Amino acid sequence: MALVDRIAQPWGERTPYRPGQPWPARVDTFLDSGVQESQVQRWARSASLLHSNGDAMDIAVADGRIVGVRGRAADRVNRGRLGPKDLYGWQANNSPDRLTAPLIRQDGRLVECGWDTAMQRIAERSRQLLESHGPGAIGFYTTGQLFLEEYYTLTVIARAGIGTNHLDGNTRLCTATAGEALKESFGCDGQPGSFTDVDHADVIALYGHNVAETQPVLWMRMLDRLDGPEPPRLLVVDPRRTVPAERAAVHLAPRPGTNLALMNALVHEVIRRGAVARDFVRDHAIGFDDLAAAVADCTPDWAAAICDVPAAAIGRAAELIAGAEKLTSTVLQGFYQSHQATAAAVQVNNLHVLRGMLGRPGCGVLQMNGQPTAQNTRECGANGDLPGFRNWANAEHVAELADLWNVEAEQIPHWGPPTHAMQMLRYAEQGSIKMLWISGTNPAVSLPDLHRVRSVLSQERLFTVVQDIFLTETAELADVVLPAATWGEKTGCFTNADRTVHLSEKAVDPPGAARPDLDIFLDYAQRMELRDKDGQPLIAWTDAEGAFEAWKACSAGRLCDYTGLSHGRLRQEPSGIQWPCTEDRPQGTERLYSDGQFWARPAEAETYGKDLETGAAFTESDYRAWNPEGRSLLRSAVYFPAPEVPDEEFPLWLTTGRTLYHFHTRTKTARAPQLNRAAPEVWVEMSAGEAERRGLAEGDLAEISSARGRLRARVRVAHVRDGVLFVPFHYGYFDVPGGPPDRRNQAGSAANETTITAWDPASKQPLFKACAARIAAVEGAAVASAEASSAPTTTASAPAGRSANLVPPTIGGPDALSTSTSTSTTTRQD
Ligand SMILES: Nc1nc2c(c(=O)[nH]1)N[C@H]1C(S)=C(S)[C@@H](COP(=O)(O)OP(=O)(O)OC[C@H]3O[C@@H](n4cnc5c(=O)[nH]c(N)nc54)[C@H](O)[C@@H]3O)O[C@H]1N2
Ligand SMILES: Nc1nc2c(c(=O)[nH]1)N[C@H]1C(S)=C(S)[C@@H](COP(=O)(O)OP(=O)(O)OC[C@H]3O[C@@H](n4cnc5c(=O)[nH]c(N)nc54)[C@H](O)[C@@H]3O)O[C@H]1N2
Ligand SMILES: [Mo]
Repeated sequence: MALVDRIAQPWGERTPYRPGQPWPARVDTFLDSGVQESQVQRWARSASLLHSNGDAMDIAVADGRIVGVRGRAADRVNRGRLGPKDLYGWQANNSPDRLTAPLIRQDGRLVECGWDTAMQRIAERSRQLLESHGPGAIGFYTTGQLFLEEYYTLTVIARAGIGTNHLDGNTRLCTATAGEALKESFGCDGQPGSFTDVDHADVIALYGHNVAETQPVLWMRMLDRLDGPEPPRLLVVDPRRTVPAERAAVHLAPRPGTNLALMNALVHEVIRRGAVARDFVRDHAIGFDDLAAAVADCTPDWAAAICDVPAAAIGRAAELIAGAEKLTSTVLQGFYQSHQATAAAVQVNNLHVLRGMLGRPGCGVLQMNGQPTAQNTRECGANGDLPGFRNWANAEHVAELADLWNVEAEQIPHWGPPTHAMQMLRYAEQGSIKMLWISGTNPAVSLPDLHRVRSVLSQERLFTVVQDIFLTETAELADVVLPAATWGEKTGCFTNADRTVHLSEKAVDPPGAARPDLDIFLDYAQRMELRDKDGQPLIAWTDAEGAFEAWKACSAGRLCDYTGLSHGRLRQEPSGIQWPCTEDRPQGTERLYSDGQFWARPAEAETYGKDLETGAAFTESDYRAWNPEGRSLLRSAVYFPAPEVPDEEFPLWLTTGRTLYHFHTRTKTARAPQLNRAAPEVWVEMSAGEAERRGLAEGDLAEISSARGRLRARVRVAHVRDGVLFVPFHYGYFDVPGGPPDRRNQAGSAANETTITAWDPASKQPLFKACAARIAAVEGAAVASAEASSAPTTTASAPAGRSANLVPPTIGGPDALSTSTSTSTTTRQD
């Protein structure tokens, strides 16, 4: 057993292994100071809720409180390991400033009230609006952080009960492009690959994915391969030198917003080098000739000029891909939130189809998820799709749902695509959406162009409901605030980025009057007297298990088939189980498409496809003629420059993203002392050369501004490419830990003050990763300089050049010591 400061050593000890071997177990545990393992009275099953990796863990309970967590060795996802947020993040549950009673706005102020008053007000407003303006006046904006049972219930309420088309998740900001890219290439959402592909791969490509910080346990798996015999070679595409980039055989650092040009060049090179698996493509794909023609002129030299990456480096990357025997690729926000997102992400799928590398060990595409339960938002249809990956444009699919819910098909809106979140915001701005119910998301920090978002959400005429566990920046603008119970306080399932389903059990009671999100939705359905066409209650279930059983019926026969699972089974199985899981396949399914059969036949596909350049939808008859046999589709698009590019006034690219130690708007991680101390305030990363050109140095206070807004941050001279600024988006207006909201940050520390209202035409995912900005020192030397910014040194924000010597290393200290017990004999510190 080792005691490790997991702030200073985020990935802990190595347990190297060779290709094809199982990943050795290592059990990580962290308990509150002063609590011994023998004092833990109960361990409740769960998995991590602070990213999409789905690290299986047990929650330690003593005297009715959560006192720690321990990874589960038997689980396929993490083999016992936990990341820093997994280890320390749970402390937010016990924070004294949790919401414990509903609040309603009275005379401009939010005041406490009872559940009956709050829910009555919501139901009354809903009924009035339905009568005066119809279902289109009501919108629901949810999250990727509730449980499957909650999403399914919300979907049935919104689609079949209220009958509104305005239901979307913050998954629109997160993994809409993952879903869309899978639909466009394979006909249907659903992760083809498996995390175990890392155990076999000889080449691992990371496209805009800082896996070391955002899925640290998956990075531990990769590190253990890298340190073992016959290690894989890494390709990293990221404008910053991230921790994975330091270990890469090839690191391409393109200009933000130019991914598609780079990908078209990689596709061009793979074809030119004769690395196409001709038989596989002939038998299992359509569109090869069109793709080859589309990339014919996309040479490395052409892309090098656009991306500002050496052509020779693009050649080396192509060589890796063309020469791989087992290629595993992951894609995340550096692609999904950047320009031409779907088109770029689809090229990664294309590379796998071209190389015939799908459905076999080591040959996986992972169009990653971000949020822990984003997969469930998507499969349950709380994201602007229909449940069970059904196609809104397919009348048969709508009829199936109408049957299942016992409502008329016309009750389920399907005259056009479900409204996406950015469009819902627009409708609220224009006044046609008059009630917006926000659950489990903090748009006043996380949406682009915050000045606009605040003005929309604070309108008098918009009735806003916010369901959260803290009084967030968004909750402050609400008319009604509902206090939710969260992870550890309620039971439900969720599915990670490689389709592994875990049950998360209630470990303790929620604080005060807080209630599970499911109970809140069920209460609403009851008050609204939502009925089916026979006058029976539309929602027949009353608890999470009932909701799960209802969902199983909805998923039956679809790609995301859950019929072989139950709460009871998930409670007993040693490990999480990957869907599809049916009676015939009780142990679930490791990889999709192993038989070269896709879920793309016209009758079953989730989409009839879209033009990737414009987003224009193809019709059913187009698709029937185009892909009658349901093969995978090799899709292409022409590169165009991003909607906003640097100019004289705003000469730099601004890109945004994450740090290892914080989760999103920090409502949880700022309340975990070890995590908060590791990254206490916002910073801006820039290269040494760029800093010098702008007259800035490490620790200077600078103002970053765009055409929309500005923020202030201390400079970290880091390994980011010239011409680019990187700002973490975690920091809102409230300086949270303990006490009432502190408005010190009002001057602006939120990256989204500056980001642009623009989105990918196909997935509608906003563009958080590419806009134009400028930076200047804040006048007044007294406030302007600190020795160093407080940005972490263990991550992509590690100091570069001269500043490396100035900056004290990020450490956790005594209260960050956690234990690791490894079964392998060859461990060493990393
Ligand atoms: N620690 C931590 N982990 C998390 C989360 C968190 O908040 N904190 N959130 C979870 C969620 S919801 C998500 S969606 C995931 C996100 O996980 P990631 O996508 O890995 O995280 P990001 O930092 O948003 O972006 C990844 C990288 O994209 C690069 N990038 C920026 N612009 C471009 C570009 O134009 N092209 C390319 N190729 N790269 C670019 C950035 O430099 C950055 O390193 O993380 C999940 N895990
Ligand atoms: N500039 C920039 N902006 C971005 C991104 C970026 O990379 N750059 N990334 C985008 C991405 S990928 C994402 S996923 C979003 C994330 O953006 P948000 O979803 O706004 O971020 P969170 O802080 O996770 O907000 C979740 C909220 O739910 C609350 N909550 C937690 N658990 C529960 C629960 O069980 N029930 C309820 N009712 N509430 C709960 C939390 O307190 C918190 O207020 O941000 C997006 N915005
Ligand atoms: Mo996300």
